[in-house]
Amino acid sequence: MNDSIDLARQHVEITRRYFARLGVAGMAGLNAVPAWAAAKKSTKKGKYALSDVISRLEYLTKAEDFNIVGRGDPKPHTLSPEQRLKVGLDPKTWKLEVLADPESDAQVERPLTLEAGTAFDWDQLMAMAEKHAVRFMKVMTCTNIAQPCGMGLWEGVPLRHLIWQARPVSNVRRVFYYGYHNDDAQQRFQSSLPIGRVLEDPPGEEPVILCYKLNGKWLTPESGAPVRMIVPDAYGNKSVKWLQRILLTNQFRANDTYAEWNNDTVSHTKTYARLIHAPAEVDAGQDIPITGLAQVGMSGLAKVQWSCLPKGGVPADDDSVYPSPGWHEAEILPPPKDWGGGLPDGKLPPNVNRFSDTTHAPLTWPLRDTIVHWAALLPPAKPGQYELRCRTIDANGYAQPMPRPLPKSGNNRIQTVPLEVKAATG
Ligand SMILES: Nc1nc2c(c(=O)[nH]1)N[C@H]1C(S)=C(S)[C@@H](COP(=O)(O)O)O[C@H]1N2
Ligand SMILES: [Mo]
Repeated sequence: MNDSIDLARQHVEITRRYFARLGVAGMAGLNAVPAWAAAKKSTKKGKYALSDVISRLEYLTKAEDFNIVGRGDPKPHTLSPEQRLKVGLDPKTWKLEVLADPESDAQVERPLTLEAGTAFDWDQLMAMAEKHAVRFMKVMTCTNIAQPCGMGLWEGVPLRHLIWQARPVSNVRRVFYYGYHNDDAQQRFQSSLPIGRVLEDPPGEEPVILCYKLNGKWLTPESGAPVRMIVPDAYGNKSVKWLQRILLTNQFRANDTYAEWNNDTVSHTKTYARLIHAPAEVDAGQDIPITGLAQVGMSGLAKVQWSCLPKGGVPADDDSVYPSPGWHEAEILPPPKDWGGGLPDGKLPPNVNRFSDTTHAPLTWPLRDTIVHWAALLPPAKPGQYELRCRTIDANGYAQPMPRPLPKSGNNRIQTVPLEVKAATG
């Protein structure tokens, strides 16, 4: 069966229960609602066209459906298996170095280097995994892309175990790291973290990990095989793929490639809402079902809201209008029964952080650093041109995303789509 049809069905399944409860679609399900059928058919070109979001409809995103972001000429994930073997991107040949930054006065007692034959390898990683492996949910999201790249269940070992093996002694303030870059310094994509973030996790936060699995399967070349960094609370640029080198440094600045490209690499992931299904046109007198996803950033998620205002009316992305009659609450949907993402029967493996070991249900909902689906049923509107918007209220009660004009710390505009309400015919 066509995969995207399958995925679309799953989303319908999640949202059907919600709309059925409201008595909208009756037992026939959502497809009976003309507006829903129209939304499904809408293939209008544009940022939020249905085809663009279809891969994000399951809760977890299959590795092959991720929006892949990775630089290089050639891109490391396009190398042949033989080349991968040669350049250390195969478990058989992969080596990870951990050493003092030669450009700083950091002291490391037991550097793990290729030169000394002490670099960390795959067997050592697997041995470490037997003792220390962790699994957690985390949305992969890019500072500069309007919607998440994908929602993953990642497995790996906390980076701190490896850092300790190298025995840092003094003058270490940051950790910086990069992956394979065709042995061309110009192509290096590097990121960094304060040493404190690696050694301790803030309350309720997951550890920074050396990651080797996504949704229960070994990482694919596209997703950073054999090993990538996963930084749970940060935008994707910190989660460096094809990882091969870690430097402990006394530099105190974020020397990230992404920072050099005019991005804020220090701010945490933001909370925001996006539409998935919003009809482009409906008939007057007809209820309007809409659905979407929300990204749950550091500030948490209390509410998702929608607004539907006549075109050119109130500027709904102005904070001064909150709380205003223009915003209405949508329903945050409960955790799915089938987690998708290609997991066998959609079932989670054991020992997922923040999930109950007995019921396999999440301990709280929504979970920070992840997504949730939401839905709303808008009442019928008079014929005319409208603008449909969605936004979130974070767990501190602030409308997000905020601040609107500063996308360099994370894409954060309020999504707005046009909606035409047509005079009913017949
Ligand atoms: N080695 C390397 N790692 C990288 C990148 C890169 O260009 N090279 N891009 C980063 C950026 S900007 C993002 S948003 C994420 C995207 O992760 P994904 O490709 O798994 O969706 O990968 C990060 N890791
Ligand atoms: Mo990114």
